Amino acid sequence: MTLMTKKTISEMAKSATPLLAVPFAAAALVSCGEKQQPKQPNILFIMTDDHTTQAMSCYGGRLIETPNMDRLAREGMRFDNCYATNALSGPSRACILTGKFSHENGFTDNASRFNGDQQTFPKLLQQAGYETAMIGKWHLISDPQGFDFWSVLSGQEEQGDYYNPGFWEMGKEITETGYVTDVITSKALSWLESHQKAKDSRPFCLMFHHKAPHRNWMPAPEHLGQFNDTVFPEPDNLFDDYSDRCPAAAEQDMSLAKTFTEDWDLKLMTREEMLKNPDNRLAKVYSRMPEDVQHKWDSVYAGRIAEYRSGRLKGRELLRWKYQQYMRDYLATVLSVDESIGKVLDALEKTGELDNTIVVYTSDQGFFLGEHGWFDKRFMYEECQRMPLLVRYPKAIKAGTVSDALCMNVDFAPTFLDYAGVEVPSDIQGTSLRPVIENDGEAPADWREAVYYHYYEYPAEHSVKRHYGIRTKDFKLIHFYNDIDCWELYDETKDPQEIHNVYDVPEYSETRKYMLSLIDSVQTAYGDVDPCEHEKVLFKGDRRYVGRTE
Ligand code: SGN
Ligand code: CA
Repeated sequence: MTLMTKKTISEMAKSATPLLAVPFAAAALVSCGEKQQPKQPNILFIMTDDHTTQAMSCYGGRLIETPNMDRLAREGMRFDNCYATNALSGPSRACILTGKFSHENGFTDNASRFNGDQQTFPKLLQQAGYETAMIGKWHLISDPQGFDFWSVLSGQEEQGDYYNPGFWEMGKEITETGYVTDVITSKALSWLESHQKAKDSRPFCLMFHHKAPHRNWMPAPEHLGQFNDTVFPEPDNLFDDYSDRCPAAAEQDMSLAKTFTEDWDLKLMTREEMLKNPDNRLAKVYSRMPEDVQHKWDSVYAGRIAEYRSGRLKGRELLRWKYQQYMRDYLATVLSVDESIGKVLDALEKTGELDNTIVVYTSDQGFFLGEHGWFDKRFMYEECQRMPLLVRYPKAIKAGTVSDALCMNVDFAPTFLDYAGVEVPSDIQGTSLRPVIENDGEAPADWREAVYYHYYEYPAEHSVKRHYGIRTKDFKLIHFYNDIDCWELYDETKDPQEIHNVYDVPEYSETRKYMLSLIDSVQTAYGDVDPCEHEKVLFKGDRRYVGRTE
């Protein structure tokens, strides 16, 4: 095994620092006699909510065509190993803004409130002369700081609504008319237009963040029913029995079989039923649609309701059926996101700004599309720990390159700062991806060996137990803790679906030993206190946790 020969994370953190300080070679963009180009690149940071790589054709997904995302991959770089450090909306967003892990930025779960006074990359870009804007899903409770303009979704505890969404815009509550993906897109286009019209010589940084494809997956009027005749391929492990793993997998509450609701998720309510039950959650969001869209909705879901109520669907067939309905709705919302990307790319192309802009496409985390029988995210398993990451910037990226470098969402902030020529503050924990980007996607020799993960939101919705872990190129080590003490080890090369926990398999004892020592050095380097050690101190005599077995 070659893992032992690589540098430890703490060594790597030290050696990476000089790379971060390299200023952007702005001069290369300006040549004599030509119209002065912006000194720093624009940044268009497109992020969606819960969009996963299985639902992107450029990642080889078998479920849907995403031509505009594919364009970004074709003209830019696709990252195959970019990971969330805490696969939940608010926490991931806080990690992205600060370049720091949850234990450092303080936003550990969705019940947190972001301390907006802390350092973020938009603030640093603004100070460095960027015009900055934040449009769409924010989900950090406190008001955005560091933006010249902001308009963020409000309502449903800041998840926003699919139809006629409310916004909290520069300190005012407003409601917009239309479908959320279109509304956010129009706002972004208007902002880009006003930036252009103002003949503002400043580069821009636009955070353009969609709600879709977040639960409860309500498609746009033009895509309602689009997949009603499509039968989607099922994941191999739709009927996972969770044997051979820690009890966390069996004890979650995010299964299509048990958790998926008839009303909110499957949308099995007729118009009459919704009008009679105006307090029902589905009825409430239905009432936000214009009447003509409601009628289209009724006709599209009538068949689904009849099929379900026929009583023919039972056992495995019922689960299969639920999976198909889930895919129909989820994927229809992705269609609008893809179109939105196309519109914004076209607009930038028209103004001649596209090639001066670093365009990034990502999602706050991945998502389960029926794998293990689940929807939602939270677990440190591949489908949701992995984030899509596409970057287009022809001045530095060779079209169509693919990177397998291990990246994390905390790397985004230093990457943007690096390209903007802003010195990366030493307290930022991520590493600029610029050396990877400018090396055709290859990680430099001293690149990190593992990415880190820590999920905290438990007890809570979906009952995913607290856990932390590391993932190297070949292995993943997870420790579930709190009301459980259980380790998992996966051999990603042999078991990419993460079905066989090899933590106690004798052939893996050396790997296990190595991964346990690696996680210690990773936690030390990033300053995360092992929660079990921490709790042992806090709860002397009340050992809810038994420490690790090694
Ligand atoms: C809502 C959803 C959950 C989801 C969280 C967090 N429930 O609470 O299914 O896990 O958001 O999502 S719902 O009944 O309101 O749809 S996150 O992406 O914002 O973190
Ligand atoms: Ca999310």
